[in-house]
Amino acid sequence: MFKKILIANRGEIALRIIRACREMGVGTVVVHSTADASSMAVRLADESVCIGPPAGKDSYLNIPSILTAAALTGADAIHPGYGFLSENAQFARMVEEHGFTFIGPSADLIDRMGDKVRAKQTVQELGLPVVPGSDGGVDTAEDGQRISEEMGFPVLIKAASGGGGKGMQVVREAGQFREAFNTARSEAKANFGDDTVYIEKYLEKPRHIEIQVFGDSHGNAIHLGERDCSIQRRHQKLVEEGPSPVLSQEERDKIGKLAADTVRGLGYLGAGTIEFLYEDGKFYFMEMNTRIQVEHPVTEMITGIDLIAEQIRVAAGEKLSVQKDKFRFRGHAIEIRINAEDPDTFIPSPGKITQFHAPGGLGVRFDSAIYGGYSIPPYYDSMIGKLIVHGRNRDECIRRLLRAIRETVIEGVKTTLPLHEWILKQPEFQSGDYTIHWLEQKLSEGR
Ligand code: MV4
Repeated sequence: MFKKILIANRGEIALRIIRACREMGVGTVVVHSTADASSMAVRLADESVCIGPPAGKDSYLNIPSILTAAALTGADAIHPGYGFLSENAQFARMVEEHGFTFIGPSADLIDRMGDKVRAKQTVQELGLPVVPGSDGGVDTAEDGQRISEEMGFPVLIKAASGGGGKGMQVVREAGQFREAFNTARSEAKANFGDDTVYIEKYLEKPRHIEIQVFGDSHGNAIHLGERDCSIQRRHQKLVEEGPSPVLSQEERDKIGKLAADTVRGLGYLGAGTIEFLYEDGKFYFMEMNTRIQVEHPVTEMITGIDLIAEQIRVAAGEKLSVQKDKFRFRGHAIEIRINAEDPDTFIPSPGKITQFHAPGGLGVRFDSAIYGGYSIPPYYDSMIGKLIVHGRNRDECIRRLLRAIRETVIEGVKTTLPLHEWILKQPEFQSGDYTIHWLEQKLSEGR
């Protein structure tokens, strides 16, 4: 096992990693920007190193500074958390070249999954269902139009280096194809420095369902069930839950087994998420995320497994501590992301938290790095915490979450808690009957 782990992240995920390390008897170093000198992570880690000014590129994305901090403090491994450098293959490669362990999959797998065309081809060969579409990248508008006409409209043009929805173009009829193709190409070039695009049949009313997977260096691979993340706005998830309210046990078992087989086939190490679109009883692979995700607590609550500890153990070369059929799924869990934003305009609301009280009680978990008197810096993502509830079933979770939201006191900044309360009270949410477009539709109608 590692003696000391450097955490190359901030906020609630830095705390989450510190907590796992402390319980495992592993030392912690947190790197931080000047803006985060008074963070909870700096207070709770064994050691801290200031690595630069507030802007991400000067601190949390500054690879030489992070590697220097790891060398100076004698860390054996680096945990990247989510965001920042967590899916940067070059960082993973450099971490290993400098003699540290990267807590995550190999740089080669990060690279392969980062290229959406290669990822799709790879997982299709390993048996996952994919959306019908072009066989790889499409070079010209003429080729793209022909492929689309054969397949039938609507189609979606996607960037090979994309993800998170950037540079996508929906095309509803042949006459609009050329212009959309050119737009997609130039947006892909501008955003990712790569103008490779590919085409898929556009699914009109899918849900976003993702499977948590894990692999170790001994050839073992498992899935830990799904999370339904269909409640989102502009590709930012707001609510995540598991199990999905729309899957039957047979569907769940079938896609879970396919996901685990894929992870085994890839020789994948560590935690990963395989994202699918789900429509009319069918799954379609979308992307594989090669990091721990914001919503991992949903899976922790329904499985009882500490996913961060498991990441650390398999990175240290241990076998997966959990095996198929040796654990049980228990009840339901729902997570809401609390952002320091205006709940109507979504404009960020950084500043000082003047009053704070965390929710509690049976089945309530609050993962956050805020405290009374803390100043939320304006330089980073506006997520300030996650409220997760566990209960026997979905109805109990919704009631528990509404109760926990009412208990929560965060004053001095605006938060998205009122929006969450509204979502949880909607009949469509309560019945489970919605698509990935539901929230944006409702918001455009003025809630
Ligand atoms: C799609 C799709 C419909 N059909 N692909 C959005 C993010 C990117 N990773 C993939 N995305 C989508 N791909 C096909 N063939 C609809 C989306 C999509 C979406 C997916 C998940 C969650 C929210 C979304 C919002 C808009 C579009």
